[in-house]
Amino acid sequence: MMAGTMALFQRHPDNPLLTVQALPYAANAVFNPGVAEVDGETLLLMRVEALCGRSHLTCARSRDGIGDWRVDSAPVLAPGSKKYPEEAWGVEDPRITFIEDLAEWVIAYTAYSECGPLVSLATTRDFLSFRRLGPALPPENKDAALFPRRIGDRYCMLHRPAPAMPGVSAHIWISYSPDLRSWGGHRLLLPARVPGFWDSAKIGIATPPLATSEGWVILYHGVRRMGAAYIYRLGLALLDLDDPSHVIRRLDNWVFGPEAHCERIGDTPNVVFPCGWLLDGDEIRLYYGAADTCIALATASLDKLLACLLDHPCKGGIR
Ligand code: BMA
Repeated sequence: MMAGTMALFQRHPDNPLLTVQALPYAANAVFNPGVAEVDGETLLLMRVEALCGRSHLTCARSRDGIGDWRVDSAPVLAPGSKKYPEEAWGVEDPRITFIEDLAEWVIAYTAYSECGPLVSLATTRDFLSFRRLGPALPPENKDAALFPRRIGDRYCMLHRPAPAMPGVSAHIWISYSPDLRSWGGHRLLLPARVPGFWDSAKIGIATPPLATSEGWVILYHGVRRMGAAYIYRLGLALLDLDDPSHVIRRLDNWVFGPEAHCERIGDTPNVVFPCGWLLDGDEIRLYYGAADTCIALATASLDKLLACLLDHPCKGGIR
């Protein structure tokens, strides 16, 4: 535990849970998985960086979510099809939400187009076949996650457009759609904070929002520039349950950051990057990419996260 931070998350002793050696084919790295519970098993939709440098998505399944991973022999979403030119440079960082009224999972992922990264959506009922809905938001935009239910009569998504203006940080926005295809009502939700803070360079949603009686708990990654390098840590905020465009709380301190060897050393040092979590009773299981190289697990109590958010005096240092 880093001095001054509360031990809200505990690393699993078996970390890293998955490395590139777990794959049945050669690749460079496996990281930043989306997560779903499917047929009583934990399913990770893993970002795999192929040896050519472009990424695709491959499923891994485990009964206990910790060991004995069964990894598919081939990707389920991969670049290379002329039908999906927006994925020309790769498919990255999936965030999976089970949408209650559709009774299917919707995956928000980064499609790396020749014009830059954009937000694409795909749906599935079984993680065997997928239906691409295509680009939802144009470049540059990434780090998108859907809410599991409609807000009013619209679907709702968090995402992170990147401003073209030099020196301007990238913030989390919220947008709405009647049909998952047309998106509008765009609003700035959570800004990166001013220089000096741990989340000053850019921020993006980490995992899909989690509904609680007190509001939507959101976990986001915050990036700070350290000389020529960056450090990726995680922060917490709470959004109003009926109107998630309203931020109720935001912690000032990060709640999880790179400390373990696999988080400090890798293709991109000092990165913890979750794209999904599962709730089992009060236990949160947070799966995250470590240093853009492998996959690790940390657990936390949802009650403790909520208590920490509610104890925080107000919205915190919003900017
Ligand atoms: C972000 C994304 C992630 C990556 C992170 C750290 O911009 O590209 O896929 O894990 O940077 O390098």
